[in-house]
Amino acid sequence: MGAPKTGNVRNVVLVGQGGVGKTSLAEAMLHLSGKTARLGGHAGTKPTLDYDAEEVKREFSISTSIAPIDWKGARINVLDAPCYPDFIGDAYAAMSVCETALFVVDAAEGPQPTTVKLWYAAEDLRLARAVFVNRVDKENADYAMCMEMLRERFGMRLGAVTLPWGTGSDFHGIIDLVRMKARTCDGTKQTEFDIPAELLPEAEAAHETLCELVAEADDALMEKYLEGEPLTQDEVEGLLSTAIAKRLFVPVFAGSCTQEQGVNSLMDDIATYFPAPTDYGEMPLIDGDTLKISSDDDRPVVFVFKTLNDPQQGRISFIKVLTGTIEPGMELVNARTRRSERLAHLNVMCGREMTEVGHAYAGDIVVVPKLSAETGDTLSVTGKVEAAAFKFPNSQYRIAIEAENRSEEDKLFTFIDKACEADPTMSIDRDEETGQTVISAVGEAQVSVLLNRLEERTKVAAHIVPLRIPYRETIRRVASAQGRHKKQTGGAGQFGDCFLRVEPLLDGTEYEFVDEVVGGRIPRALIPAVDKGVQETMKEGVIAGYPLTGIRVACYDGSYHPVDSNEMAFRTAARIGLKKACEDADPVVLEPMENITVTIPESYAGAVMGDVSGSRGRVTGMDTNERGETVIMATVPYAELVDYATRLRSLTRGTGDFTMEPAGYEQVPYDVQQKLVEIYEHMRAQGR
Ligand SMILES: Nc1nc2c(ncn2[C@@H]2O[C@H](COP(=O)(O)OP(=O)(O)OP(=O)(O)O)[C@@H](O)[C@H]2O)c(=O)[nH]1
Ligand SMILES: [Mg+2]
Repeated sequence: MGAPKTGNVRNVVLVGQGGVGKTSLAEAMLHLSGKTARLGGHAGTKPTLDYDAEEVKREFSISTSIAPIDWKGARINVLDAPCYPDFIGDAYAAMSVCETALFVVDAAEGPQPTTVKLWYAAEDLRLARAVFVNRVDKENADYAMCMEMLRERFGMRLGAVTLPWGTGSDFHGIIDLVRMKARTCDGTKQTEFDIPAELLPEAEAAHETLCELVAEADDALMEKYLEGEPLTQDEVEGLLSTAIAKRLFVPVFAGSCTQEQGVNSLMDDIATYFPAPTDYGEMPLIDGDTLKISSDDDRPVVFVFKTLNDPQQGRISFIKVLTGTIEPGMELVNARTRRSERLAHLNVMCGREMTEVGHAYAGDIVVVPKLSAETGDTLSVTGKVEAAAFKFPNSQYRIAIEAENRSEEDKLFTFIDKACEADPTMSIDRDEETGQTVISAVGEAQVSVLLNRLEERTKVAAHIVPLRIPYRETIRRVASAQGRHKKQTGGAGQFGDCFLRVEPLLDGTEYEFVDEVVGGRIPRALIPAVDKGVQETMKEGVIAGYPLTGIRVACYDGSYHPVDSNEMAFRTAARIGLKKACEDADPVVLEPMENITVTIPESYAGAVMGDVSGSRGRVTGMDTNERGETVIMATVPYAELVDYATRLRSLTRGTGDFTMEPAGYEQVPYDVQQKLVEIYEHMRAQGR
């Protein structure tokens, strides 16, 4: 497999609802192009692309695989992206380096929620789009309904280029609407027929629609067409590539991946009509400029869109060459780190197989082992070119984890930290306030795969624990108390005595200490001990074990003993005084609040608002965005949001998105406070 010239490359990402047959389509392409001897992942054969142990176990893709396919003079880099919601970050990354997004759609279902979401993401990236209506071999397949739903959802620029030749048990193959032929495949063998008479009217009507749509790409031909003169086959073919590249036309193909019908024609059309990197070719840069994909520029720029931590090979970076030609041994500078990195070996990757290549031209996708670069980094000769960060789904699923064996916490942290470097949709942090190790991710399955890998590769077993909510305590009114500590043990005694007044601070200040002692009733040198004793006690709280905040403490009187008074005694006296004063100062528990912004299709607005009120939240605003989606703003206690990522997904069938940001603290309702106090007292009684 040599390196393809820029004009011959087609970077096509397969996206769509989970389980519609994306991997099956890529496997069929591999098989039909002769790259694999048997159709992978079918009738007991090993899949080439879903090779990872977790993918085999779960039976869905969790990481983008590449199938480089040589077909009719083109190198089609098929990027088989995972579209299960938790792993969809990879689909966004793959879309950022492809010229075309090919949406696989189930003929019985039409466009499903993930498809819709990714369709708009592809639109934002200005990608050419195409659709493969799959599973026409199934009894419940309804191609006409599917096409109608697609056009209704995504607009009238969609047009069939192939039609199914029958469906269900009567499915034979496809009808090519450009060449007006019927075609059937038996494995790699393809046979062409005249279109059966009963299907001719439908095929002719679809051909007319196709001509009408592609004619948009050329004014002169449009005029000719409108004057009633039919377009020739050559003209239609000429118009197709321009119309697709200019995003004026979305070609729709039909077929069955498992029966390998319609896949040959799809590959023919990808090779012939789909845009090359240079046809589309612009990468948005961080400075607002764009970089034209070009092989003319002899200063190479490459972009890392994915990183894999392979147990055997170590780090493998998936890169797209944006400009120039790269060769093994080349040194390029990473714009983020400013460090030079050596591209020691270049490989074409097919599933998990790597084949070394001597160079790669602009537009192509190759993999490079052992770079230090992270996903999203740009490497170039000057180190001054930096691609803009690509959009990722929000990582709003947060969960705490613990190693089964506490002494292995560091090993756990190191492994996961490295995994997070490779996956921009995940991060790990230690929460100082709650003392927990917290992972932010897109969803539960992502964390579960991560923990399985952790155990498999490092033998560290870990489990998920509930997130601790960083509650706080404060007081509501002014109160005073005496803190007196007197102890006589054998020789030296302990004596400390202070009068404290506590006042709520309502301006957001956490703590103030005021020394109001006059006449040396407590010696100057011991006043800091009172302050210290107060602060130590504040950390432990006064009712439910959470840190006390928003409080002014004035020490206004006291007494001392010339021999028995010391720092320690006054710290203890302050502790007693503070606890007593706070008991009378209407102490309350505060909880963190979050402002959430939820974006959903309008039909889910009621369900989402109901959930907000059921979660002790309040809706603060509502809007409609430019795509007609409903945007709901609300303030909700953080304690009610810890599983919101999962809840919103099930409330909205995966269509909802949300962001959240801290919105300060509010007093918890009385019953919640009672419960927290009970838990605290129970734990204290158990000596924890
Ligand atoms: N009958 C029929 N079944 C199909 C066809 N294409 C795929 N399948 C089956 O659908 C199932 C899911 O296919 P995959 O190719 O793994 O789907 P995917 O889109 O890659 O799924 P994710 O990676 O999880 O998003 C498999 O059991 C396939 O055998 C088809 O054309 N006809
Ligand atoms: Mg898949």
